[in-house]
Amino acid sequence: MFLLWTGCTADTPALTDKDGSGATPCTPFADKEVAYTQNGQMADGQSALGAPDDIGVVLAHNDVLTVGFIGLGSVVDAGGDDIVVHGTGSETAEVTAYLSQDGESFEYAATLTADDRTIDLGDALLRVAIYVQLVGIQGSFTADAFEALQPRCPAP
Ligand SMILES: [Ca+2]
Repeated sequence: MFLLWTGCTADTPALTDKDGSGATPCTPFADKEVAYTQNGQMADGQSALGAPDDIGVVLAHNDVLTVGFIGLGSVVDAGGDDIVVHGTGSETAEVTAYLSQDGESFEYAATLTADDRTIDLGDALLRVAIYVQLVGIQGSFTADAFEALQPRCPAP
């Protein structure tokens, strides 16, 4: 094993950095947990970040999960659906999806179910969004990952 004698100044991409404190790689997946509250308590929503891995964040009535596309920079409205929420849900599961550009002002975009998990920015009357917020309405919905369907990452 090599010793990294150049220390922390080495320009190795910080692939595990989710706080934007270093170079955040461009990815079509939401990579920042803003907040997750379950039963009114702050909880760990990290499993809704990154690519789908069959591990997700459970949203029941009034649970709230907010994530951001920081590595991607933003999701831009294009033709058709712009974001898909990978996940599963009970037969009665419903969550409301809101979108925001600044993380403070959220616009209603869609009501998601186990079988319909796509979001169109146009439905929220937004051209650009960085943050997605899901609010549980009923049943149990599990959000595994948030993917931008038409990501604009610079060519490697
Ligand atoms: Ca996941």
